[in-house]
Amino acid sequence: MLNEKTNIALNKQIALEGNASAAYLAMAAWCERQGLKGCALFFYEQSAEERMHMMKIIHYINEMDGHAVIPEQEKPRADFDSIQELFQAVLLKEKEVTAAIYDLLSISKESDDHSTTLFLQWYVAEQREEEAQIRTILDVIKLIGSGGQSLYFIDQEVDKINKEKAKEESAEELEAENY
Ligand code: OFO
Repeated sequence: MLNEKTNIALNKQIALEGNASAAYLAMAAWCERQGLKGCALFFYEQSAEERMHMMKIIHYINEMDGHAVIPEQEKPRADFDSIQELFQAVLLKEKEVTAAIYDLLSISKESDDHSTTLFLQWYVAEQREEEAQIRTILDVIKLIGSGGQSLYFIDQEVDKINKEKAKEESAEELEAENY
């Protein structure tokens, strides 16, 4: 059974993950409009991942006999000045989510809620990976520059990340099948 404080904090996390999903969907649409297919795919998939993160929390709260609340959604930002600005906004968002996960962990530890502490470990690792990935993309943008022709090469680099992610996911699926 979840205590009330943890249940409230988990519900806040549902909202954060849902808002991240909507924000990335809007970014995907923006990238698609700019002809940045690799970046668009990256954000369409990232949006789906954030939704999955939200769903995991909803199921967890219900499994723990708590009360999952589906929040209102923030209107996501639809326009960006540049691809660099867009990825900087992503890094800020991810840092905000990471800080919220750490706060949640403090709450679960305070109340000796071992189950929630264990559940949150997956999110800690996920945030570390996501932040590192966005920093890598920002480094690439810094190296290549974000003007006219550079966009083509930035998009190619992001598409390489899409392909690596797809490979990792199919390897994980194969491992799960053989387990
Ligand atoms: Fe939910 O993984 Fe980032 O925000």
